[in-house]
Amino acid sequence: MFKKIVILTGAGISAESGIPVFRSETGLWEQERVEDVATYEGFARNARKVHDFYNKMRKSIRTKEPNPAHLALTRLQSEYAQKFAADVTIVTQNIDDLHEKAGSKDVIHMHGELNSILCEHCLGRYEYHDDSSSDTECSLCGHKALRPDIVWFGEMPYQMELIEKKLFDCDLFISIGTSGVVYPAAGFCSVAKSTGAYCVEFNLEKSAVASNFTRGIYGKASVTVPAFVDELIKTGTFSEE
Ligand code: BV8
Repeated sequence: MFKKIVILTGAGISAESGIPVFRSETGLWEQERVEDVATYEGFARNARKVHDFYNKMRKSIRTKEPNPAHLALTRLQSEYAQKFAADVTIVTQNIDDLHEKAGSKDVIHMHGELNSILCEHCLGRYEYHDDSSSDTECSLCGHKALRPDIVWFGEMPYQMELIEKKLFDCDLFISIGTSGVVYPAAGFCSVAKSTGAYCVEFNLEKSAVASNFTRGIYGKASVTVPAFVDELIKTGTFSEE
């Protein structure tokens, strides 16, 4: 039975809830250039474009609901954790709030969150659900220096020390719906494996780092993840295929 589980999620876990992934024919990065909307340089060049890009996304997630994959992780964090006195941590690259809507607790948003805003003047951050612009006043310091609370390329992801500690300590590492292209998240499996964790990836197809995993389970996350979690809750382990 597993006592310390770390789960990394990516855009693929939210795809069946209607939130577009990044890298696909209809993906987010097909409509906008990464360098224009997901780098600090892009923000410095055209803040309005970047504010509007995230304003649109922030509005769009209001109506989105968690799917069975998110709900299964909430059961893993509650039922499994209680039954087997285990620690279950969810680290997400996603900036939506579907894990929270599913009832998951203490989710680590390593790439930030749409429902948070960051002030470049006082460095304060707070819950935020409206549109932002360069004219929006910070409610903490009054300065007009707000930016989306999102980690862009070239910026340090949040809570890396805590994440690394969890990875070194875990005995089961689960990755769900990520292409394994973006670092440091794409390197998490190797860190967990280096200290003996069993590593499973859930995806539609092999990710760029599939070879690092002990096992891959391929199919839609809304089907494969609940089945896996149900077996874990029932038996404390899972059948090796
Ligand atoms: C950093 C915010 C250092 C915006 C994002 C060269 C080599 C290695 C690394 C680098 C390099 N050059 C630069 C780097 C570093 C860079 C990086 O990794 N670049 C890559 C592209 C090469 N990384 C960074 O810059 C990171 N920071 O390294 O800082 C540092 C050190 C000290 C001091 C300062 C700095 C910051 C990375 C974060 C960037 N921000 N997003 C936004 O979210 O809008 S990244 C963006 O991609 C998202 O956050 C997203 O989470 C992330 C990964 O995407 P995925 O979640 O995997 O989504 P994707 O669409 O790619 O894939 C979806 C998957 O789901 C697919 O596999 C698909 O098959 C699957 N799927 C689809 N449907 C389903 C499904 N699976 C199951 N069921 C389904 N139904």
